Amino acid sequence: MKLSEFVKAEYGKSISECTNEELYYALLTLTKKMASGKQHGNSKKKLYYISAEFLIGKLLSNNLINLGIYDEVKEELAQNGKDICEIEEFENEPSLGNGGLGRLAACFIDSIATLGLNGDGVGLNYHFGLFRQIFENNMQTTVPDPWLTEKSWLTKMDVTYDIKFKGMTVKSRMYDIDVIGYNNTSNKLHLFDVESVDESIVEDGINFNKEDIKKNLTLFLYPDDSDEAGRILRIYQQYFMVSSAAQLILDECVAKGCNLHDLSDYVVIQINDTHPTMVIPELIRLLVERGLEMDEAIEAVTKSCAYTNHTILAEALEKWPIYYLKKAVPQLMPIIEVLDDKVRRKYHNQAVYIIDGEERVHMAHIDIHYSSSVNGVASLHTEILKNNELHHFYEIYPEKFNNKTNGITFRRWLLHCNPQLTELITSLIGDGFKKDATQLEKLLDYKNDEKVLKQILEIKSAKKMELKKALMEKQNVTINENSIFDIQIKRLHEYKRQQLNALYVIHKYLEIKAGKKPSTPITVIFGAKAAPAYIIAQDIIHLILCLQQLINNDPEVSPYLNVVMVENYNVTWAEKLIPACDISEQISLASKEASGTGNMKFMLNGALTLGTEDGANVEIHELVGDDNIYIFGDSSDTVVERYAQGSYHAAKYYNENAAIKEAVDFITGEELKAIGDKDRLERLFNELVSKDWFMTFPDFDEYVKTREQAYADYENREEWVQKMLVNIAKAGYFSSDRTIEEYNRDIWKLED
Ligand code: B1H
Repeated sequence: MKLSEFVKAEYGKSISECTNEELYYALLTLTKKMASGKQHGNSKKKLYYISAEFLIGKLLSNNLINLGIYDEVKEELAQNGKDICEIEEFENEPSLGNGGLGRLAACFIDSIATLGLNGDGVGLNYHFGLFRQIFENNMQTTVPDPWLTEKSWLTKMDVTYDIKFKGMTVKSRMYDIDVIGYNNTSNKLHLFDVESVDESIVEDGINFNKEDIKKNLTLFLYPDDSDEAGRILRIYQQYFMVSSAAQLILDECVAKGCNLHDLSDYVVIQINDTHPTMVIPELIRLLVERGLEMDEAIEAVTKSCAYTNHTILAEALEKWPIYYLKKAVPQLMPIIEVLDDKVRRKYHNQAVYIIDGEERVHMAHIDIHYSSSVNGVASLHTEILKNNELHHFYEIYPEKFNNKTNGITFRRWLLHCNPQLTELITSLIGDGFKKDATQLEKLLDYKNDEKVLKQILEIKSAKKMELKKALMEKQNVTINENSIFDIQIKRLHEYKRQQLNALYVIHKYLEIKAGKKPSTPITVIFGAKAAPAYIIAQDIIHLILCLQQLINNDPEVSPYLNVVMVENYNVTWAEKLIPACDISEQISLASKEASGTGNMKFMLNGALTLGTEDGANVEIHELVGDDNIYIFGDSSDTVVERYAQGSYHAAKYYNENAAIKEAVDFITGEELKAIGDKDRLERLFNELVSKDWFMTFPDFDEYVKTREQAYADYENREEWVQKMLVNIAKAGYFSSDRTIEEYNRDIWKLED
């Protein structure tokens, strides 16, 4: 149905007479109708991708693209004087994720549907999502993000389950979002919610009574876990999610005639990080309740489950005290004890026990023993899991370990966010790359084609202008479109080392002050949220915002260097920032970034990576070769070794390296103290000089040198654009369609 006919029927008027808001809701309704006609047929085996986060981004444009009607609708709107971009402004970005882990889940469900596989996502419907970030006095403040509207992409379903906690039962209800495959059938994202949730209990930023579970259960993603009530609330949320999922899974299986002994013929469950781990004991519990013997239940569940590890950072590998579990979900403890007991009888090695000497349950250990696949998310990461972090497990189960290098959906990260580049590529190599991303390699034929190279540069300039406009409109900052856009956007974490980038900025500022001016001006852009309980991360944001104020207001420096931190960095910002970027900062401490996926998005849009040999950077490096990437820093082996020996002393570098000392001292120097908060700046200074836990100092010199080399190379735009072209051409490997094909081939084994 055409949009004009639809609005006539819906509102009794023509497109030009409608407001943008009316058009947004008309398109939403129309899209939902079209998706319902594309439901996936019910094949025997089905995947359930369970995740605490689904960072799906705005849906309208992507749904129109995947339905194949985007251009048609855009044209029809334009003919009636309407701009689809303005209509999109009415959509709130769903606040259902935090970073790469959640965005990966979103890319994956897009690819699963695009490949025509029978697989749904399962998660929670957080009313206020992750917090919304606001900058005040150069600091991050946090407020709720009320993204839900009455009419939305969610459809309220008739599916409800009783979820039993200690001393209380709550009702979960399922809400569905259509996941429309690109020119294919559509699947579902099932989000569970609790009916008694009460948004009015949130006051004073994002604070609320953490013990009132019936009212708070689905208010926020990752509620502050710096106190016990917050940690126990996370257990309530996780169990609520997986018990709903488990009941849905068993109901759907039984409806298909499964006799539950054969569960794994009908079901495969991908456990995204440890947050959904309790699905294992919960399913076992439910199967026993439905008549299976304990051993049969354990076997059926083990065969059905697969676990993805996304990090080696100890803080993210959940270990829940038994005491918490007994408080919230006591029915799971007898099962977990049986699971632990079996491990203890078989393997006499404490390192692989589920319950440790401190009465804590290691969630990842449940996943590894009681699922049939364990995967890392990039080659280097999987090797580290096998050889270091999970070595004891690898010795027991070598056959379970496998690598699945992450990927991104090109529908959102090329077709949607960079239509100009998409059009150019299509004009050169046809549109086969939209289904088979490896065809992008055909672009290499144009490496010496001056006309094409010029067009690539023109598109980059156009995207820089678009970003400039957005920053002006949304944040009232002006940037120079002729400067180098050097961008670092990702969660704020010390291991990702935004502080190293900030030290470079200080170094550059001091150089300019001393009269050494860069040939081309530089705009350094940051985007990052810091967890509310992560104090040092907030101090780093404070430093960046103070630098922004200092530098941008210094007439001697600002013509050459600018710093901008985007407020409330999210998917919508990423879609504007990535296509405009020249240099993509991927500077984590080697061994710490499991994969990264932003690195892939930047490459695809013709930015060059400045990065360490970490995560998927290693694979990007292999693909593009030394000439088309800027690599620096200590290797993962060196870093692992240094931690093992405890041989790193930050103070030594600080005292012996004048450039480091000068940049670090600036943090607590007069200029910044006049702008910022003395305590925060001093705390950050001390953290760096006395600990520098993520080893910024050993990499500092090489980082500065390599960054200068990149800037110098940028001066030769003819060669630079060739490097851009190689990056775009080689990005095909990082399509999430490739990743999902591998998951399906090696783990899920679903029919098409
Ligand atoms: C990733 C997380 C994560 N790994 C726990 N782990 C969290 C774990 O608040 N929590 O409880 C939040 C986040 N996120 C990311 O996953 C990795 O850091 C990236 O390197 C990787 O690309 C991404 C997807 O695999």
